[in-house]
Amino acid sequence: MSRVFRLEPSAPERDQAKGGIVAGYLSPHPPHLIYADNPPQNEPRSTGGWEVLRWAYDEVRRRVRAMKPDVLVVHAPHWITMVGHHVNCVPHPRGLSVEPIFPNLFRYHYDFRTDVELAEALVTSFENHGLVARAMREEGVRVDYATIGALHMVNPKWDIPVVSISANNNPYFYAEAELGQMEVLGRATRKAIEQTGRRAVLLASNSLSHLHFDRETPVPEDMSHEHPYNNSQYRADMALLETVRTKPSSALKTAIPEHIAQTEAETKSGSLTWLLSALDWPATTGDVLGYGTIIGTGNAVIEWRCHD
Ligand code: 2X7
Ligand code: FE2
Repeated sequence: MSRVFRLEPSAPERDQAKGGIVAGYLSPHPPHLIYADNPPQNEPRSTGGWEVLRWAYDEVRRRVRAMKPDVLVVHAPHWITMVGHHVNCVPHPRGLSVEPIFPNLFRYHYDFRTDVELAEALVTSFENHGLVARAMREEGVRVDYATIGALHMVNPKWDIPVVSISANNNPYFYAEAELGQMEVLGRATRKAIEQTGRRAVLLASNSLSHLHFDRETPVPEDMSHEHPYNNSQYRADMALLETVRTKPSSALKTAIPEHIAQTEAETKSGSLTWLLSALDWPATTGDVLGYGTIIGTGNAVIEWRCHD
C-alpha cells in the first residue's frame, strides 16, 4: 500500500488552519426581512417583499458557506445593556424571540449553539482592554430580534456556532456619537479570535437611517408603500455608501458619526464601528451587495473581506 507524505499543507489548507477574522458584514435585522422570508421558525406568514435586500442576503449566504467559518460573531443593538458589554455564554439558547413593536411580523423559535470557549475568551479580552464586561449565563434569557435577525439572514440553517455581544446603551444617552469604546471593543474582539484560533465571520446588525413610519399598511409587505422616510435621509445614506464603495474603510471613521448626526442612524449603537475596528479598518472598499428601505428606514448589506 502506498503512503503519501505531504510536508507542506496546500495554500487552501493553510488558510483554513489559520485562525482570524475572515470577513465582516453589515447585516441589518428589521423583522420584515424574516417575515418576508417565511422560514418555518417564524410564526407569521407573508407573500414576500423587500426582495432586493433578501437577494443581497442570498449572496452573503453563498459567500459565507464557501468560507466555512468556525463561528459567526454578532453585535446587536437590541440586546441593550446599561452597564458594560455582555457576551452570551449560554451553550444552547432556545426560545421564542418576539419583536416588541412588530409582534405581527416576528415570533421566531430559535435553537442554536454558542461557541462558549470563544465567548468566555471575549469577556476576558474585553476586561484586559479596560472595558466593563460580563458573561451572560442565564438560561432562558430571551435572545433579541436583532441578534436573531442578522444570524438567520446570514445562516438560516444555524449550523455554524455563534457568539453574540450586547450593545452598551450609553452612547444613546450621553453623547453625540460616542464610538471610541467600540474601537476598543473591536480590537479586543480581534485579539480573542486570534488567540483562540477561530476562523470567524463578524456581523454588525445595524440599519442605516433609522426614522420609520408610525403607521403600518394593512398588508405590511405591500411594496407600493415602501419608500425612504424622506429625501434627506436617503441622500445621507447614499453619501455614506459612496464613501464605503470608493474609499478605504478608514474614511468611515469620520463618515459614520457625520451620518449619525444627519439621520439618527442605528449605527449609533456602535455595531458597525465595532466591526470595522475588529477588521483593523481594512484599506479596501466595502462591497455593497444591496440597499433598500424597510418601513422608511435605510438598510444596506455590505461585505468587507480580510486579506492577509
Ligand atoms: O429594528 C428595527 C429596525 N432597525 C428598522 C426598521 C424596522 C423595525 O425594526
Ligand atoms: Fe433595529
